[in-house]
Amino acid sequence: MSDFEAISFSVLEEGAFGLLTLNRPKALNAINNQMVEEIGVVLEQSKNLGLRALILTGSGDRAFAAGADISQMASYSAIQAEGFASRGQQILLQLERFPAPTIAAVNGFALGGGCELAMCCDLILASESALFGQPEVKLGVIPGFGGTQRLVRRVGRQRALELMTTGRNVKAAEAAAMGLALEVVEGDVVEAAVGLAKSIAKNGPVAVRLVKQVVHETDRQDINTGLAAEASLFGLCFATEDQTEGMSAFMEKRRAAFSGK
Ligand code: CO8
Repeated sequence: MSDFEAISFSVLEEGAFGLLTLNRPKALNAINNQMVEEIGVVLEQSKNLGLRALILTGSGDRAFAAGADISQMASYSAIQAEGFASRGQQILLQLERFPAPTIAAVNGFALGGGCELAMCCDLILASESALFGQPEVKLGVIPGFGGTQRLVRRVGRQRALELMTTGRNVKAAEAAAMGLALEVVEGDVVEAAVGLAKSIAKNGPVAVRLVKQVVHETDRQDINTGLAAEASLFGLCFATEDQTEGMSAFMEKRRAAFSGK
């Protein structure tokens, strides 16, 4: 894996999980061009490593990410800003479609682009100090890394509009209550993310990948389209060694040893 300036990336538990850390703690991990590109490199280089989960967090104890880098954006022209938003959206879509579950371990501020980055993850764990928000209107701009789309999908149109028009930040407990975060974690949020990743990794790797795929591809489509996709991928599971092993293990009253094939 390449050397990075704005992030770090490591592989945990003998290759099972990736840990991507946003690494600009002095700027509360604000997301600049460099960071966006480096996240893209990690996603590209790790998508075929067979990771069972990818965890994202922020370095230091204050922030996941306090937004896009305002000092970099301040002098952008309209064309440059559109380009930055589009490029960020493209990389974040890659993250959303990563072929294994992704977990944001939010350890402080997740504001603006930081909240948008967390929302591209399948599961968001919030430390007790986590603070979420889309405060862009306070800067005279709107979210640009997918917040207008993903916040609505996470918390509903009314709550999303309240948050995006007032710029109000929400603490961890409220974020969990509204479905923005999965839950609030006491203690180390990265440890909790690894625990969650381990409980996912006990299961059939192909099945976990396919269940993510079908939910992402069809949750905005009509039920008939979604059910057809589900039936098709359910059928595909029966062409895998994981299905044979999982069902044999159940009948033989032993733990399954999945091969991911
Ligand atoms: N960008 C750049 N630097 C930042 C950012 C940021 N978003 N947030 C914090 N920093 C820097 C500060 O400038 C400061 O640097 P320095 O020490 O050199 O002065 C350092 O981090 C520490 O910050 P503070 O001193 O401000 O720490 P406080 O504890 O007083 O406050 C806050 C913490 C409340 C998080 C405060 O820093 C803050 O309000 N930050 C900005 C939050 C924000 O508005 N985020 C949204 C940004 S806009 C956005 O994300 C749009 C995404 C769409 C992208 C597409 C665009 C084209």
